[in-house]
Amino acid sequence: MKSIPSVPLAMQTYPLPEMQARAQQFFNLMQQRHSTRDFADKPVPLDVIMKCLETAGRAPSGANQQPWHFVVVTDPDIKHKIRLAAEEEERAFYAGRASEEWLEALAPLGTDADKSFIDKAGCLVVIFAQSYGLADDGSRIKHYYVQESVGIATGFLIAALHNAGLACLTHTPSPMGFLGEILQRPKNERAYINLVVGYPAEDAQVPTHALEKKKTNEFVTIL
Ligand code: IYR
Repeated sequence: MKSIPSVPLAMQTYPLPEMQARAQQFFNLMQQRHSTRDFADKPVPLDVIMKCLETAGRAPSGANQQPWHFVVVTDPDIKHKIRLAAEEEERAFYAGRASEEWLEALAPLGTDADKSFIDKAGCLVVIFAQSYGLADDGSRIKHYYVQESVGIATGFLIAALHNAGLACLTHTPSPMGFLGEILQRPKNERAYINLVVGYPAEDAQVPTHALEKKKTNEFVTIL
């Protein structure tokens, strides 16, 4: 490897029993995470959201370009605008844009074009992928592995929110160009996910279908 400016890696390691206990504890925590569409009508603590976003910003990314932008929306009027625009796209989706096969796959989740949870949940974190960077002189900077990088950062964010006791839903209306328009994002950004975030409602439900997880030996090969 070439000699480059570097610093010592500051990372905690553990004796084996502690590794095993920590791996189990993190599994126990994440096992409880499910997307829900039932949110409490209650504001979320912004400092907690910001700390979770700070965690998301620690995700690895192609060439460390961090090709993401997160827009936190708590303003009820903007949330409502987004809800209305989302519902318009979703009505077209459920009324014919989606294939029969897609609708069949969604049937166990019971979803429909009603996105009233957008009004109800404490906030939206609208995640944008920067397809390319913009230099100060307006020229384009090529970005690498954008989808992968933003996906990993989103995973960090979802885990961090759950760890803090906030529920979320990865809402992906299709198409979602309206998010960039409403939120006035620059032309190098594409909406990636509308992450609906909030306290779960007291009677929040999860479709039983979501509990059906593959067994580890079905999705892992050890050679
Ligand atoms: N965007 C629609 C449909 C939808 C698609 C997938 I893939 C899901 O996992 C869930 C829903 C909606 O939000 O209703």
